[in-house]
Parts: sequence; structure tokens; C-alpha cells
Amino acid sequence: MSNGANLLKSKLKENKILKVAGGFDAMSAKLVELNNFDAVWAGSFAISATHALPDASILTMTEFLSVTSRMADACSIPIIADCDTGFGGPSNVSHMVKKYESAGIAAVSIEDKIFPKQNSLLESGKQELLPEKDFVAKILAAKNSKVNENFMIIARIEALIAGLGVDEAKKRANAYENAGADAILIHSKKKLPDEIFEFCDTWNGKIPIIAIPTSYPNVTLEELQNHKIKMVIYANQSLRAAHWAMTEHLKELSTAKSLGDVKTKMTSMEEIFHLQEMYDIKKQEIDIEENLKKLGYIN
Ligand code: SPV
Ligand code: MG
Repeated sequence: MSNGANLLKSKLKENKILKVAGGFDAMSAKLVELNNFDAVWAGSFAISATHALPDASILTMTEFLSVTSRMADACSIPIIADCDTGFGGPSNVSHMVKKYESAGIAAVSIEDKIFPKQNSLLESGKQELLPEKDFVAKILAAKNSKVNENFMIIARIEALIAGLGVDEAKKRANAYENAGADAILIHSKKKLPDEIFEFCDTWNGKIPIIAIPTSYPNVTLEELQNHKIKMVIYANQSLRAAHWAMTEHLKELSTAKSLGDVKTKMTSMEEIFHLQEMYDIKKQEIDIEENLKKLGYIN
């Protein structure tokens, strides 16, 4: 079964915090792998942005899966898919888990908001939670539909995002762990990690806790680890860095008299050839030619 899921499970047993960075296509996922991260986050914000569409449940499951499975094809490290609210009710979640697992994705994250959801960090966004029972039903459906025990169902709690406080977050974490979730992703939009730390220090669950420190970027890995966080996801920084680099380049190029005038930094074609394994094609061609010679088709 899926190697990514087995690999992620064994990494979670190591005595360290796992570092996960966002990817939004096969190339960015490969770059996450080449820079020694433990896994890739296929985030709905970044993937929606590459379609120039809002992160608001606009893309379909098939569209997200198509991008995410190309990321899995390109990488040996696990891919963790952000599946928003699970694309519908328990039956949709069940279908989604089957499709994502068979595409070689290691884990899916589903969040306890109402479909259609809006990005959690959107200023004055709509952040309405699903009743606990309805989200538990989705976890049960997800759990029943996976084949490999190691394929992870991550339950993402949005109680802090919705302003409902740490007690509601802990109540939901208990319910989701009891329902069979393999990890809890606790999200916050506060500028400091205080409520995340309070949750981690006072919740007595056994499954790993995951955090996305976009809104509290000054927190250190050591602090996260000291508060029992097992995985940190740098969800959207690679997308934003790519957007910035392209914008800077295109600004300069748009007024340049020649390409030679453009001074923005860019990767050489040679490096891209390596990333896309162009030289393997050359090796294959040599191999085929030798075999054609052996078979007497060419001298
Ligand atoms: C994403 O990266 O799509 C996430 C994290 O879900 S956040 O944008 O903070 O909601
Ligand atoms: Mg998302």
C-alpha cells in the first residue's frame, strides 16, 4: 500500500518535530523534498491561488486530487492533502478518502467548518462550525474507508478560528480522537501562540498535534516542541515567495529593452533540467540505441 502513509507513520514515531512545507504543483512539491522537509502540505489556499481562484470551496475534489496526485507522483516524501471540509457529507468524505489513498497520498486533513468554507485567515471571513456530531460522522466515514491503517485522517479544529475558545476546541478534540482521528490540527489566527499553547498544555489526548504558525510566525521550533506539537506546517510561504519572485521579475522585464537588462535572480535552465530529469531521457536514448544495435537494426 501507499509508501507515503507508512513513511509518515514511522516519521511520527521519531523523537523530533516534523517540518512540513507547502507545495502547489509537482515542481514546488519536489523542491520541498529537495530541501529536506519531512512532508509536503498540499494546501487549498495555495492550490486555489494557482488557479487564480478564491480559497472558498470553489475547486472540486477532482481538481484538487489531480494537482495533489501529480505532487505525489513527483515525490518520495509523504504528501498531506488539505481536503477542506471533505467536499460534502460523510459519503463524500468516504469517496474522497478512497480516491486520495489510492493516489498514493499519505494523509488527508478535514476541517470542522460548514461547506462552503472560506480561508481561516481571511479578515472578516465566514467561519461557521459544523455541529460536533456531524463532523464525528465524517471522521467515522473516513476511518471506515481507508485501507492502510497508516493512512492518516487529520481532524482540523477551527473552534479557535471561529472565536469559540480553548474549551470548545478541547471538547471537539476529545470527540474527534474518540471517533478515530489519527491527529489533531489546531488552527489559530492570533498573532501570538498563547491559545495554541494553552490547548496543547491542557488537552489530554494521545494523538499527535499539528500547528500552522502563519499568523504567529515568530514562534520557534523549540517552543512548539516544548508544547507537545509533533508537526509544524509552513502552509503557504512557498506560494507567496514564488508569487513575489515572479512579480519582481515581470515588473523588470516589462520595461526592459532586452532580456540581458533584467537583473532579477532566476534559476538556470541547467538546474531545471536536473529537476525534470532531462538527463534520464538521454540515458534512455543511449540504452535504446545499444539495444537496437544488438538487435541488428543499426550499426
Ligand atoms: C491552507 O494552506 O490552505 C490552509 C491553512 O488551510 S490556512 O490558509 O491558514 O487556512
Ligand atoms: Mg486550506
